Amino acid sequence: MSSQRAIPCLVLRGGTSKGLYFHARDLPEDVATRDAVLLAAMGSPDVREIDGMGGGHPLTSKVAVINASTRPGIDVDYLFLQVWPDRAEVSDNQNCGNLLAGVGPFALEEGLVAAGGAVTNVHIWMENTESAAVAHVETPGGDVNYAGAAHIDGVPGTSAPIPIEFLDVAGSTCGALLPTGHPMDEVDGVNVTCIDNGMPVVCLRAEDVGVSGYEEPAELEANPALCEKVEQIRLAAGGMMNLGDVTNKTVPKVTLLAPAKDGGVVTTRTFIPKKVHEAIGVFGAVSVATACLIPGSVAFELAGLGVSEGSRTLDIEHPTGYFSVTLEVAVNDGVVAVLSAALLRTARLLMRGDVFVPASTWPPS
Ligand code: NQM
Repeated sequence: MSSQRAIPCLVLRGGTSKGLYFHARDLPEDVATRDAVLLAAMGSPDVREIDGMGGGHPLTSKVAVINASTRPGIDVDYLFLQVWPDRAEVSDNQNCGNLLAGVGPFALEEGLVAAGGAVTNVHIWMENTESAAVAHVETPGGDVNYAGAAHIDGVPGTSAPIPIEFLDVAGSTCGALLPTGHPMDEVDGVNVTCIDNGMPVVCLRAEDVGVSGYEEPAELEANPALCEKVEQIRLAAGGMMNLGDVTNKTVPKVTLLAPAKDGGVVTTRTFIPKKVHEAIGVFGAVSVATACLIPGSVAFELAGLGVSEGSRTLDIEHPTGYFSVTLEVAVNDGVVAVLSAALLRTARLLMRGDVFVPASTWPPS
């Protein structure tokens, strides 16, 4: 028997993340075996992931598992798995809107979806949050186009645009947009807004935990008192957000807010949850943007946008630029409802081939 097992996969950059994209049919059905295979493929546990494909950071240690869908109106099902670099753990408890950007290209490249004209609309079921997205992928002449003029902050250069829309992500993990029932709560002496519009996020003012909110991610990570305080708030808020004990979970994220300084609505620094994001996650940005529109939230005060209906585009500032989110907003009796969210991502196919794992992780049955 060969000492290694080859598993077909594609490597794509999706938005500001990078990961391995698999057909569900190419991975073990048994979850424990699947996780052992993915840990070996990434080289985890090891902070450098030197013996695998992972990049030693949560944003480069990600997996997408994709399947043709049997759901009406849906083309493919997408399961996101976070492989922790430094612990032997694979988690499905959060979604990833960045790897999502690569799902349409994968489905087209792999023949799960047929190209339909200059742009193909790929309807994706996001298994982690049981909600749908539509990605618009350029397919001139039937091939996925990766080249173009779209720039997203956090990625050098430009690529073909992949606009993505979401209809029903509010409360998709916590059961409600405001899982505590309030726009603001006090946790550990700090005012916070707990929100889930696709990603459970705890928003608070950076100055309330002793920083400005304009620091570089590395500076925040190197501040043990801050990291401890953020984690204490996260653990307490996790219970209040119906997430149970979140000690070993990647959610909720904690986003420190400060007044915008580059023309956006608010500045963010996001703990995901131990590392600080170099930008901001997709659903993280949607959740923070939503918080900016909800009267009484910590973000509402800072953003100062007031209440109004219709289509609103919010630029969320992050350490490497902006994330623009367009929200469709309705207001009924003063209660703000976000009906849909749209945003722009890009993706690029980086490699197609086999990833090799020790045969012992998945012996032939
Ligand atoms: O919020 C990082 C990322 C993410 C998740 C994280 C994401 C999202 O930037 O939708 O995309 O918050 O762990 O890929």
